[in-house]
Order: sequence, then structure tokens, then C-alpha cells
Amino acid sequence: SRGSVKGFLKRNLFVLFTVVAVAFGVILGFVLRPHNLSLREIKYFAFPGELLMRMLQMLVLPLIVSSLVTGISSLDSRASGKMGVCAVVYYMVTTLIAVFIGIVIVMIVQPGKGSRDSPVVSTGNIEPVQAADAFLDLIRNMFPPNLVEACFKQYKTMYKKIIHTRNVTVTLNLTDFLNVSESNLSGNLSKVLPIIQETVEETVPVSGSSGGVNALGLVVFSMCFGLVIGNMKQQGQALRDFFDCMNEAIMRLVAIIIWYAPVGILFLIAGKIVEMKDLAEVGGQLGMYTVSVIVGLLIHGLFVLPLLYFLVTRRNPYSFIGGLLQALITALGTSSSSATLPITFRCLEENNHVDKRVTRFVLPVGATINMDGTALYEAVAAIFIAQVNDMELNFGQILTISITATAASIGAAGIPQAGLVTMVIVLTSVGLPTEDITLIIAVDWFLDRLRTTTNVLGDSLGAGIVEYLSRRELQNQDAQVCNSVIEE
Ligand code: DAS
Repeated sequence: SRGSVKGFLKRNLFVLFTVVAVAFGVILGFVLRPHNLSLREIKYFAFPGELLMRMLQMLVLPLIVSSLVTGISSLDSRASGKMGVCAVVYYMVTTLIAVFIGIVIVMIVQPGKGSRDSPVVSTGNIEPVQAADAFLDLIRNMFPPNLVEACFKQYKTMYKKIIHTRNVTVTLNLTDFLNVSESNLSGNLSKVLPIIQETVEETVPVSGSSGGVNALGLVVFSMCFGLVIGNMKQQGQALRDFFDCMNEAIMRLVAIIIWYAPVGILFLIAGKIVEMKDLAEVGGQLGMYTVSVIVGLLIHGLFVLPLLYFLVTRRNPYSFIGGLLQALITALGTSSSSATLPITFRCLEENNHVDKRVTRFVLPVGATINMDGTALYEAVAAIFIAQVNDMELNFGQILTISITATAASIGAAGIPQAGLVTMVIVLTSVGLPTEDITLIIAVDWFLDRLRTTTNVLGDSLGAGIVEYLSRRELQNQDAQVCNSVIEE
């Protein structure tokens, strides 16, 4: 009947707008492509998309902090303990399954077999990141010494090169991850110190900080802070109210930005299509590699995760995913699970009616550490690079890849192409050449969008599963609140 059609349209208005925006974005992109716009023109053209990215990112920090603090402080210890355990088990299990799927597919398809098609573009020697140092960075990031700094800095091991000569010792900082070439450094050095004859060089890790919001540190701090003010009874009430109100206000801002989202997504997608290289160039090994990652992500996102959701909750996973459509499209458009976070919140709370105590607790944590898509991609990429180099991997090395790919996905920030950077850890752990990352850079922007979508899907289904598993604790808490109100 007309009424129900109207109701349906009203409920799904934003999803409809967003889908139409994607379609228009693709059409507009392909219409403009033949005009060979310059990079500057493309930047101007995609400006409305850049604005959406900035608006979403603007909300992420206050959203993470306020939702975690209110989420955790409003839960009793039994409920938060249960949720925490369920969430961590879910994150670990699904990430390992994703890595496993990736490994099986890349072993079957063998995209890197045969002689190498594309030459390696030298980026210079990439820093020799050691898996152990990267692991320590992960833990360092959990405890930011300065909270304000954590809002814009993430710790990353930097390396110092120490050069001992007969009478001088020179220490140089190797910083910028992909850009610093050690050979350049030595070249410059020989100009500066032409008298060097004997040199003993060693590269040692020093801790330093560079780039990127330290979301992990903020998550850990907000969780502890929420736990403490939750236990402060009456004394903590003012702070609880403050963060609750802040969270409410941020979600209202999300409700406004959501009106602009379809416009932003249209231009993000159109801009990328205008900018991308000719797809015909992506043939041979790289094409097969791309297909392997896509197939892996599809299997994980469309079958494995929904099946897990169904097995646990006995509910229809696809209608749950239907409610997430807007978040998934935003992930596709922005390539960033943290920028998508505000929309993910809204989809889960408004469309899927997931309890706010659950979303506030598990979503910020999930967006920061649970990245199934990234883990799958890291495993496929590392084994692909091994195949291209004709390197046979033994069982131990494959196991190492599984573990480091999982760690690299936890350590990757929810920002575009973060996974490409943390791949260095996986490659060095099994002695693969890090400069071979350049082999897969050409298609990374595209795979990044797909893996980000899988990441957001994993976080959201996880919230549904955690809610189901802790329903009893939540109901008990509701009953207690009810009783205490009646007593008063
Ligand atoms: N794009 C990232 C994300 O936001 C992670 C990655 O680069 O794999 O989920």
C-alpha cells in the first residue's frame, strides 16, 4: 500500500540517497575521465568529498572518548567484564579466520608464480623495522605519556644510524617511514665527511613519535577513566553527566553531518575514478593478486562473518547488514574505519537498535584494533611477494606471517592505507624485501576501500554478537536500576 511504501522510503531515505550518490559518483567519474584533468583540477573537483572526510574526522576524537567513558561508567563490573571478554575473543577469532582464508586463497591461486612482470621501483632502503620493536610500539601506544599529544601523535620506532669513524661518531636520525633512503644518507655523509676511511655502521632503534592520532592510547585511557568514575558513586556523577551529555551532543552533530554525507561520498568516489590509473594496466600477477584479496574479503564478509552471527544469535545476519549499508558505503568512500565510526554508531543504534551501552563500549575499541580485512590483506600480500621472489615458505614462516599479520592489523590506525605501512613488519619478520611493497602500491587505494568496508562490517557484527551474549547481564542491570528507582 502507499502508506507502507512511504514509510519504507522515509526509514531508508539516507540509504537511498547514499546509494544514488555512489551511482552518480561512478557515472560522473567515468564521464570526466577522458578529459584528462590535472591533479590540481581533480583536487578542486573532489573538494566536497575532502570536506566530508574532515567533518567526520573532526568528530572522531570526542566521540571515542565520550562514548567509551560513558559506556563503561554506566555498566556494572559484571556486564563490562562479560562484554570485554566476548569482544576480545570475537576480535581474535575473526581476525585469525580472516588470515587463514587469505593464506588458503593465495596458496591456491598462486598469483605471484612465474617470472616477475613489473620491475621494483626503488624507494630506497626502507627502515629495517623489527617485529619486536613494532610490538613494543604497540604497547607503548597504549600508554601515552601526554594525552594532548596522543590526540595527534602515535609512537613509532625510529632508527638512528651510528657511524663510528676513526675519530668521530656521527649519529643520524632515520625518520620518514617510506621516504628515507639510507644510501642517500651515506651519500650525503661522504660529502660532508670526505675524510671517512673506516666506518662501522649500525642501525639502532630509538623510541620516537611521529604522525597519526594515537587512538589506541586514547581508548585505553578512556576505558580506565570510565571504569574509575563508574565506581565513584555519587562523587563521580558530575563527570558521568558531563561525558554523557558530550556524547549526546556529538551524536546530534553526526545527525546533521549525515545529511551532507551523500554529497561528500559522491565527490570522493567520482574524484578517485577520475584520478585512478588505467585499469587495463593492472593485468598479470598484480591482477591475480587483486582478485585473490577481493575473493578473500568477499568470503569473509559475506559468508563467514554472517554465519558466525547467525550461529551465535540465530537471527538473520543479512537484515542486520542491511541496516549497516550507509556505514559500509561510507567506509568504501572514505577508506577509513575511524572516519566512518560516527556513521557506524548511528546505523547500529538507529537502524539495528543495538543497546547504546554495547555500541559505546565495543565500537571505538573495534574500530581501533579489530581489522579483519587488513589482516587478510597483509597475509595475502606477504605471501604474494614471497611467490614473486620465488621463495618457498615453510610452515613456520607461514605461522609467523599469520601472527605478524594479526599484530600489524591491530597496530594499523583506522586511516587510509595504514595497512600498507604496517606491512613492513610482516615482510621483515620472514626476511622478505620491503621495497617490494612498491609492487602492490598501484592497486592499494582500491583494496584499501574494500578492506576498510570489511573492517567496519566485522566491528558492527561484533557489536551485535556481544550484545546478544551479554543480554542477561544487561537485563540484570536494568532490573537493578528499576528496583532502586522503586525503592526511592
Ligand atoms: N584503511 C584502514 C582502515 O581504516 C586500514 C588499512 O589500511 O588497512 O580500516
